[in-house]
Amino acid sequence: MPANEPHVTAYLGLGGNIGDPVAAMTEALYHLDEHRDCSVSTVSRLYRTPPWGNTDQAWFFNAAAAIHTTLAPHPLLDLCLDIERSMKRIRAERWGPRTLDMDILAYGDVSVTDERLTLPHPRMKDRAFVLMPLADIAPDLVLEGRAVTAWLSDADRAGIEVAGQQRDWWRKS
Ligand code: GSY
Repeated sequence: MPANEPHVTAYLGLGGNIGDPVAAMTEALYHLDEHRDCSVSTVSRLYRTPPWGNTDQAWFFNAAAAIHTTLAPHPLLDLCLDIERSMKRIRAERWGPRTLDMDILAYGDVSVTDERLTLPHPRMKDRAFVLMPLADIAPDLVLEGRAVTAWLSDADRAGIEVAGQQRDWWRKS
């Protein structure tokens, strides 16, 4: 995306626990960065996180990314879903295992509520596997009147590990 193009900053949450989730997240970020209407701005550290929801499944890898985009929220959602599909995402059950999950967490200060999309993401404020990576890249982002770090201080972080200190874990050498 040309640097001087008017754009919005959007925040994405990424995760997976089947196959090679780190490779899937890497591919997903490359797809976004190569897309003519997006560029990846900042990526969090990589986290290993215990499964939330259905706890009888493998641990996840999770990360968050800030992107710059000229896409409106729904076309951005379509792009994320296309990328998930291209990773041959397996998602048999709602809270179950998956190769790649890529959620739009926030899109500028825009609110959306419809049958396809709710922004800011309605379930992120109590999920440390989302908030910890997001706090790496946007600690002061305000969600429903509170900063990400404030939501994180109330969230259960038990078991979550930093899997790597580098922010460039997704860059292919
Ligand atoms: O909501 C995203 C998919 N997901 C995750 C996840 O990404 N990380 C962890 N730790 N647990 C999860 N449960 C689900 S469903």
